[in-house]
This record gives sequence, C-alpha cells and structure tokens, in this order.
Amino acid sequence: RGGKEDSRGALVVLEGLDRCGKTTQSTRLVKHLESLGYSTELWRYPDRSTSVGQMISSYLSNKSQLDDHTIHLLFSANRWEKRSLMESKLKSGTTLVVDRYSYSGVAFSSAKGLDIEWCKAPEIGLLAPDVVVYLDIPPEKAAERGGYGGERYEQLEFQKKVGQRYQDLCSANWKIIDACSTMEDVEKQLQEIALDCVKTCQEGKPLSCLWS
Ligand code: NYM
Repeated sequence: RGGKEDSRGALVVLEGLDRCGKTTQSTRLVKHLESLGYSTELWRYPDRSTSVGQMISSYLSNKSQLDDHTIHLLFSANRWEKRSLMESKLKSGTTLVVDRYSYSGVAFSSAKGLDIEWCKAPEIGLLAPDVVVYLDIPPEKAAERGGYGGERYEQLEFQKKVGQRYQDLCSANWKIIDACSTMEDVEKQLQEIALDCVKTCQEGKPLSCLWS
C-alpha cells in the first residue's frame, strides 16, 4: 500500500506484565495487518538471537548472575543493536509490532530498586513508539494463567511492583486494554488502535526519539 513521499511504517509497542497475553496478541495483530496488505513484522525484546541477547537469556533462566545495573544496560544495548535496522524498516514502509520495549526495561529494573531516571537514561535516542498498547491485567490474574514459566522475575510480589512502575511510565500515547476481556475482544480493540496508528504514519507522521 503506497502513500505520500514521507509515508512510513508504524512502531507499535505492546507492554504488560508477564502472562498478560502480549505474545499471542502481537502475533495475531501481525497476521491481521498483513491480511490487509500492510507490510508488517513481529519483533520482540529481548531479542535472544544476538550475542547480547544470549547473555540476557542466560541471566533470565538463572544460568548466570549479573549485577542489576549490568543487566539493565545489556537490555538497553540489545535495543541499540537493532536501532538502525528498525529505522530503515520503518522508513521503507514496514510496520513493526514490538513485543516489549524500553518501558519493560525501565519498569522491571526500577522495580528492583534502581533509580528510575538512571534506568531511562540509556534509552534516550532510541526510536519512540507511535503507540504503546498496555495489556492491563491484575498481577494475581496473570499468576493464575497457567502459572509462570520459572524465569527470573516471574513472581507475584515482584510483578506487583512492576505494575506500579508501568503506571508511573504511562503517558499520552498509551492505550490501555483490559487484558481480562476475551481474547477476541482484546484482539479487536488492538486491531483498531493499530490500524489507526498505521494510517497516521502512512500520512507522514514524523519519527521521533525517546523520551518524547
Ligand atoms: N525484561 C524485558 C526486562 O527486564 N527488561 C527489558 O528491557 C525487557 C525487554 O525480561 N520478564 C524482562 C521482562 C520479562 C523478561 O521477556 C523476558 P519475555 O517477554 O518473557 O521474553
């Protein structure tokens, strides 16, 4: 689908607690946008395929221990190593649906007690999402959903803190969906939000950087 000269793809980010349904919903959203003829890719962070991503993966599965600041910076580096590719994809007209982004980075690390401004700093200059969709679920409900997979952070008390940090980060370009609705309901709401955003970007909305 062509558009104006400065037409581009949209950067759509999904955020939420562990087990809120992000992965299922982002996969479905990509299929939907593709079916409408929009070039779309599903991205996720951490991207475990890179060497930085493998260090993160090993940390998350408790196979290695890292200082809280160190792992925070690795998560950020994992976004930086994909930044230029992200920009070129968007400029070439591909929409990116991204399962977790800088907000996960800040929410999870600051929930451990790290200073929130310190956590935000390494994210400055990454591309700002056009919309952040927050799949809102009470931590207790998320914990009930087939249980946690046993990775680091997948504990009720910690997830409660993460939820509070997400609330502090929530700003004007966030859309909140009740993740306790049916899967179809969430899917529909997400489609509407994303489609609206894709159209705005097609019309030439300029790209901007965090934290805007
Ligand atoms: N996580 C994810 C962070 O702590 N910082 C980050 O920057 C990102 C992107 O990694 N519990 C945490 C959140 C999750 C975990 O994510 C792995 P997933 O979506 O389960 O692969």
